[in-house]
Amino acid sequence: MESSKSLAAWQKSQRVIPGGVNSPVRNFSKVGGHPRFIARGEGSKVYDIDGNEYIDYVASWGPLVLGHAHPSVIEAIRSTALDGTSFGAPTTRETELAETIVNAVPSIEQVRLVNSGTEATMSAIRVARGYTGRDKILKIDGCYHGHVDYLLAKAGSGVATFGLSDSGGVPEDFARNTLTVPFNDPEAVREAVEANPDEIACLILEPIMGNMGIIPPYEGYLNQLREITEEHGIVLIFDEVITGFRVAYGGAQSYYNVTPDMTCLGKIIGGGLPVGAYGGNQDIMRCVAPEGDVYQAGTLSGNPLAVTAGITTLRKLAEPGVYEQLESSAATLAEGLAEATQKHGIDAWHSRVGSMLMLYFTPETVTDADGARTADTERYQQYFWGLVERGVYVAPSQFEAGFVSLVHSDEDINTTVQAATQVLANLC
Ligand code: HOZ
Repeated sequence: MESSKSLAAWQKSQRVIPGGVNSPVRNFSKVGGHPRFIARGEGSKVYDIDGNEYIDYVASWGPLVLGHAHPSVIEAIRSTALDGTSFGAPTTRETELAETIVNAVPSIEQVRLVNSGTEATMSAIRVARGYTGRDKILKIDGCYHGHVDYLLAKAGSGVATFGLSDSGGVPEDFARNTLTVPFNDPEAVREAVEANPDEIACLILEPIMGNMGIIPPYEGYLNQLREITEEHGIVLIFDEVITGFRVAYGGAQSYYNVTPDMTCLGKIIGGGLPVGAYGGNQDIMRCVAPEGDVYQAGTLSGNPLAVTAGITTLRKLAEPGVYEQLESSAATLAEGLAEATQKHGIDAWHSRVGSMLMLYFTPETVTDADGARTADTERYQQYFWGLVERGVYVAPSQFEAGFVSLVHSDEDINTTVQAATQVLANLC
């Protein structure tokens, strides 16, 4: 496969951008080779600057549930842009997006729009600290909540991909207040809470881990977290940046029927433009300035383009049959991949919730970050390149997720399964 233009583009970008990329996992360093520079996307496909076509399961890491360059989203962005791109003043569109979110997500009575998932989690934690008057926070090993200083300890995504336990540049003092426990282990949460009485402001987690591959919660796990946090006056925060409007219209909290105190959103609610949001019940959200004393602000927050792309995307997702279609396409893909690993005697753990999935090269059952870490990343590397060479683009890391969108056709899924079957037959 020809990729000389991508290679030249990467060599050029490395002179002026660290690693040649604006987010670490994109530079492919953990799968080897060089990143493909993307020229354009349409529907289920992306095209690189050498002219190669790929069926895309990265989907901008989740937001593009309608596919690339969806005509309605593009038209909404275009017509909104004609009226101006930013005002630093309120618009009625922001209220419309906020109302849509409030009506969809059970835990949210009020919501504040920000510009990224990182801003959402950082702000939600500040609010939880302001609300409780406590400093410590509890997070889950392998959950990734963006690049917030005190949330990088034992994080997933790029931190896991690069084998880091945390990040340089974070003062010890900042990380001192972060406690970490394993996923799917309510007893560990209880112990941490009891060892730090009246000191923990919040427990933050991805209700379905999506930055270490895909790891679903055990049945009842989220309910147990709800009980423990309620008992101890701890704010329960679901980071639904990935799962929000993805596994169900109301996110993982409606999928599992557990209501957290606060929720962080991003990705899909911006329809592929930069956005984030955090919200919760009125009591908690009243702490946010100007009503309360917890300060949080942003010049581009509620940006008209992101908001209109988000509203248009959410309108489509509210149509009947959408989540059934996502479920059915993703199930067909996952079943095809499972058959292929079985046929070729490959040790694999297949994980999927709705349209999010990951194949781990491990004989273990993956129920937490340590389980995910048993995966053979060299095998993943071979699998990744085998797929890329056959025109299928998946995450360049074992510790990310794959996303099926509404525009993946039966033909796309069949082609993908055939490509994966060929690749798996030749894995060493
Ligand atoms: N950490 C992001 C996905 N979980 C990757 C972001 C990006 O490279 O765009």
